Formats: sequence, structure tokens, C-alpha cells
Amino acid sequence: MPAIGQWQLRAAFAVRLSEMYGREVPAYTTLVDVSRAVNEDVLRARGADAERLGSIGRVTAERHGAIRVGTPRELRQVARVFGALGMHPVGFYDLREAAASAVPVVSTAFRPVDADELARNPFRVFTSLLTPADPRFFDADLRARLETFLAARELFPPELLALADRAAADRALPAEDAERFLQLAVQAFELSTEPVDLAWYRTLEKVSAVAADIGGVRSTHVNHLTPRVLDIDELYRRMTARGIEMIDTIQGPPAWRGPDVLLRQTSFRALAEPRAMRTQDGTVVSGALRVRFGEVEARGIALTQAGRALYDDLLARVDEQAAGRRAAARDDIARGVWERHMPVDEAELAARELAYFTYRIADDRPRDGTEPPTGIGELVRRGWARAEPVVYEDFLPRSAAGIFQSNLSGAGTRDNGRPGTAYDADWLSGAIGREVLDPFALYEQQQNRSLARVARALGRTDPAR
Ligand code: OOG
Ligand code: NI
Repeated sequence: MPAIGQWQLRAAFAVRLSEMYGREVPAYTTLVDVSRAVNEDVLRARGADAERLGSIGRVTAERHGAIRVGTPRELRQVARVFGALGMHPVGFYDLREAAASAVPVVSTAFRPVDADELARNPFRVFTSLLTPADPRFFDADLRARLETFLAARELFPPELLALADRAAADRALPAEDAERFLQLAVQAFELSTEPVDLAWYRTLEKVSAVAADIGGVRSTHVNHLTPRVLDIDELYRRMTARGIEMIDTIQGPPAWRGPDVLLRQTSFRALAEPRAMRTQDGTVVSGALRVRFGEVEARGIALTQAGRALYDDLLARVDEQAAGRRAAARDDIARGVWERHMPVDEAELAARELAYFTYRIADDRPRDGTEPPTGIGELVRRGWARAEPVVYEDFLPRSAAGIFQSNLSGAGTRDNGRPGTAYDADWLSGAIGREVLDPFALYEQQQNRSLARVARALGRTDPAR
């Protein structure tokens, strides 16, 4: 029997997770259907241009999931499961700081990192780790109870982890083992039918709905699964027309006439889901919890550090001008700010080194013996090389916090008078036991490699820039 390679495992896992989640949250299936319809319409209307940030095949299959775990030990196990699928931790997000309400987690995203792996299947999972040691949210007593509860549960069966380690070591699994691995992996993220201890859940919920969702139950589950859409404004209109109540904004950059950068996301709150609950006297009753949601996203061009600083600065200006105004007014304000300060085309983004591109030598470059110019900008302008935008593969802390908050049942409580526990990418690397990669470094490397290839093709030793 042929072995199943890592990217095939990743693609199969994404499909099966999607089927499972569609059974659990039917509105997700609607979202996927509407996304697909919008993508087909955009492709028809814009032709090849619609595929500038990824082939329609990639975009249609593209999903990100979100999961939440309680301890570094659980996170290390998650890393083994995703490592089997060729996904590595990239980026550090501190949602405790990005959110005004109580979102006591720090996060990373597991994703493929090589361009060809991303092209094959870009499946990624935003993964959050609870921070019981942060005294702004948990007092010493609650922290101790929470840590004891978490230490006693098992999210991933040993058989799954053993198969994951084999897949990572061999970069593949024999077909039969692959089947077993996929079954166990999907199962690990299903909503459990085990009764929820109601008193314990409510205790945590008072502090934070996210804390209850993570530490109030003895298993984990997919929190949401997000399809990618080529026109998120149109998607928003169509979902609203179907009577699905969306949150009142699209997070991230505004819709405008210039290039799409980074990430735009929006969501709706899923319906309450039936969950068995154990009351204080031990009886099991049927209850309902409303913690999961549906999210959709449109991806744009990856920004450099300078581009990101510009983005953050523009957002701050929009905040200032939009303070106290309605959400609709904010969109107009944001568009105005973008018009004044954001480059209106890719060429300017590249020239000012605000965004990442990959370059390749043009097939139809001049062949009449003329000497090519120096500098990648000139090479592109005079038809010697082509620039293709690098897609943003990561997340935005502020949008993530916004999505978290807009879908919480209550703000929870936080005591900002106490100093928070400091965490950063290094700490998270230690907790996972693998390096949390820097997204900027990954994009930069991709761009630099392409520049080196152009230089080589022109018989030069220096990279083209
Ligand atoms: C994760 C929220 C962040 C995104 O797309 O920004 C996220 C969560 O709710 O667990 O998924
Ligand atoms: Ni998400």
C-alpha cells in the first residue's frame, strides 16, 4: 500500500475536520456554501486577477481552525499532532493585552511554512493557551483548582500521539495507519458528550467565558473553522440577506480601491448547542452552551515590519477619529485614512518596501542583447522580471481579540491593578518545546530566495536588489 505523505495527511485532515464541524454546526455549512458561490462569482467577474493571491483550488479548500488548550503539556501534544501534518508554530499573539474583556490566553498558529507546502494545502490552526498564572484573572485559589483540574485530563490518546510521531519522523504514514491517525485526530477535536460540571463551569465563566470553555470541560474542541472568501463585503451582504446575524464589523483593513493587505475577518455567533450538565446533587440535565461561532476571512498581501507599522499607525488614527461613532461611520473614516496614507498599488508597496513579493525572471524579457538594468524595481518596470505578492498567512492580534470579544457571552472580570504575568515568543517556544517562528523572517526569506534566483538567471552574483 502506498504511503500517505504529510501534505496529503494535512489536506485529508482539513476535509474531515470540515465534515465533522459541518455536522456539529450546520450554519458553518451555509457559510462554506455562500463562500464558494461568492468565489465563483468573483472568478467569473475578475478572471485571472481573482487568483493573484492564490489559485482558486487553494482558496476553495483553504481553512483555518481555532482550538484552545489549558497547559504547556497539552500544547506540546498539539504540536506533535500538527507536526505530523507538516505544520509548525508561527507567531506569538498576546490576546490578554489586545482585548479589553477577559481573554486570558496567549496564542500561536500552526501552519506550513514553505511556499510549495502552502500552495499544496495551507491549512492552519490558531491555537490558544490558557494563562492560569496571570493574577489579573485568577486568584491563587482558583489557579490551583484550575491547574489540578487540567493536570488530570487527557486530550489526546497515546495511540494518536505515537502515530503522530511516526508521521513526523517518516514524513508519511502507511495508508492503514494514516486512516487510524486521521480518525483519532478528528475525534480529539469533536465536542464531547460527557456531562459538564455546571458549578465548576459557572465559577470559571464569572472570570472569563474563554477560561470556562477551556478549563471547564475535560476535553477540547474546534472553536471555529474559517473558510477563505475573495470578496468578504459581498459575503457579509449575502449572509445577512439569509437572516444570519453577523457581528457589526469586518475586522482589519477597510474595503477600498487599493491593494488588499493582511487579513479581513468577520463572524457570526453560532446557536446555543445542547450539552449535558451535571448539577451539584449529581443529576445530569440537558443544558446549552453558546461558545462556538462561524468566521470567514479574506487574505491580502503580507506586509513588512515597516508596512505593519504603517498599518498599526493608521488603525490608531482611525480609532481616534471614530471614537464614539457608529460602526458604519468607522468604515468611512477608515477608507478616508487609507486613501490618504496607503499606497494605491502593488508597485508602490514594493518600492517603499512595505510589502513582500516574490520575483521571477520574465519569460518575455528583452532578448535583443540589451543590458538589463540594476535594481529589482527597474527590472520589473522594464519587463525583465515579474513581481507576485506574497499572501499573508498569519493572524492579527487585534482582530483576533475583536472576534473573541464579540462572541463572548459576558466580559468576565479582570483586575488591571495587578501586574500581568509576562509571556513572549521565547517563553512560548519553551512551553511548546519547539521554536515559535517569526512570520516576518519567513516572508523575508521567501522574498530573498526569489531575488537570488532572478540574480542567478541574469548571470549576476548579487541579489537583484
Ligand atoms: C481564536 C480567535 C482568533 C482568528 O481568526 O483571529 C482567530 C479563538 O476564538 O479561539 O481564530
Ligand atoms: Ni479564526
